[in-house]
Amino acid sequence: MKNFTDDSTESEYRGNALRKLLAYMKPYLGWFFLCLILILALTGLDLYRPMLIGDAIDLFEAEGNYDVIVDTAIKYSVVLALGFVFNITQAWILQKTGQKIIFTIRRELYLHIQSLSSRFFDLTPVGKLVTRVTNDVEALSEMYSGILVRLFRNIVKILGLAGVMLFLDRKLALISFALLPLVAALTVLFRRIARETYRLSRTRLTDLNTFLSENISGMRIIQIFGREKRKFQEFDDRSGKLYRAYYKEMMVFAIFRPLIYLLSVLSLMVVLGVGSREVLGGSISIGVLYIFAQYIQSFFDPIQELAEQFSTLQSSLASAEKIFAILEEEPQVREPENPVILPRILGRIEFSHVWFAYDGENYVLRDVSFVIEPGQKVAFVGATGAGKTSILNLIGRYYDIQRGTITIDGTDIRLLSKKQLRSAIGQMQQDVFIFQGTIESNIRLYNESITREDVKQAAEYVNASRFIEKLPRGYEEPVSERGATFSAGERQLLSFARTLAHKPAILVMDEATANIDTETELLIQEALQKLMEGRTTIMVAHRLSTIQHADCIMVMHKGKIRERGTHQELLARNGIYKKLYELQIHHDVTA
Ligand code: DCP
Ligand code: MG
Repeated sequence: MKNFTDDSTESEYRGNALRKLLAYMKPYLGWFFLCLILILALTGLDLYRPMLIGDAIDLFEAEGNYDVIVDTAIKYSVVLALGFVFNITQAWILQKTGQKIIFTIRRELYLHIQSLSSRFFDLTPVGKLVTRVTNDVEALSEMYSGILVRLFRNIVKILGLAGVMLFLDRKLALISFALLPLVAALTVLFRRIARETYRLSRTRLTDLNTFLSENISGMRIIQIFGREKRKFQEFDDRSGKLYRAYYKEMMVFAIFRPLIYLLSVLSLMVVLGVGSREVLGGSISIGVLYIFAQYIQSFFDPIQELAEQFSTLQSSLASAEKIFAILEEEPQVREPENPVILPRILGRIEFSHVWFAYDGENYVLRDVSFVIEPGQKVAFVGATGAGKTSILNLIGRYYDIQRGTITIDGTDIRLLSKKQLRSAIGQMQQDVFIFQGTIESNIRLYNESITREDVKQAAEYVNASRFIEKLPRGYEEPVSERGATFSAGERQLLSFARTLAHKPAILVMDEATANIDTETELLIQEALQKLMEGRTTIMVAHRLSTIQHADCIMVMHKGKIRERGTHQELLARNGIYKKLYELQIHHDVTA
């Protein structure tokens, strides 16, 4: 995250954001150009309309001819109609291109988030990312489909109005501009305050979203521990802060607008006062006075809008900064430039003097070395926090190690494409994640090469078909996010089917500690045996009964492999494993 300490780096950063935002307009430059032309034309029409009437007034006064009125009415209608068409076309182009750009950015953002590594997600709250992809991108939309063009329009309009006024009557024009310094001062003040309030409301909104996404996911825990009241207070506090931030923002606008209006009325009064004298004195016509009166009103509007647009522009830039900060976030686990393509992965895994820390120097694995031959079954055991799950995460390269090497079939995994590496590994995690969709879509996970038949076979093979076929709609049964409508055992079986259907060469499994009833347990054991057939298997086991037949058991302790061997060998060694085993036996007897 970037922290701004002094103003220069901030404006520099803003400049960068603006440049990048403008770069997105490149494919649509033709359209934007057309828009600018339309706007010039529209401004011309805006300037012309009061003149038309002013002239008519003068002519009518001089000649008293009714034809002038009819003539002017016709001209006026044409001008109005043209303006209408231009306006619609311009708005249409802007909305279309603006939304297109937003769509592109949203897309890039999601693609990029997908490419980021586990560490990023370990550290970033979900609600924050959701806010970036939705609210912040939305804030940009204002900029593309409004601000830039209206900014241009208002500047052109102000210059045009001032020019015509000076041309018509210098003295009256200067009188009209007398209050401008005051307006400028107000505008600067407004911008400063508006920026602060806006930034505040954005931060508060992110806070609220982060809170919501976390606490709705964790609602169960809140209810279990009866913390509804406490959490509600927290929510209410954040929501209240957001309310106050929005309120402040509204207040700033609510005060600024009428103030500018007041100044415009003051100017108008002065101009009418001085102007009518001049009309009486005969130095200007009543038509010119009419034009001035009209212009002053349309002079202050764009000024007020300009100030507001600058503040919106700034808020868009603030959002843009946050979006680009994510887009610039480098994936920590990098794809190799020229990945080695292995024709087939057999599944020989070797860790050689691996040192690994999630964070700085806090090593979670220290000098870990082992070899697993294709088809071997290896189990890791050890106390909680010993680093078992971490080893499994390293095999699929979800994190990069600091020292040592990890190879698969003799090739350093950092040289393989992540896609090839990961598709060779069937990784089952401690908690099974189920996506919204159907049973079938959850087993297949959008892999087109897996047929309906494969899905069924996989499910049958791992004993999942029994409960699936009992569901009213079988494989078509809709499942909700996180699969809350299934039991833990059912979710396990589903994840087995999912893994099997993808036919990995290597099986990586983190045994869930959740208690499962004996019958399901037997089903799972049987399914596991089938899954492991002919595959290199690495598993973390909490129940030592499940690993007695493993080819090798590694006992982890504080990031090191302290003992290794078969069940019998380890028991004979009379070390940590023996102790663990005896504890469990004792536990099982007393339980
Ligand atoms: N850790 C971390 N960041 C993560 C995951 C873990 O800093 N994203 C730390 C917490 C632990 C250490 O790494 O102190 C080892 O964690 P493991 O998940 O590897 O531990 P185990 O899998 O051995 O423990 P358990 O048996 O509880 O699953
Ligand atoms: Mg673990």
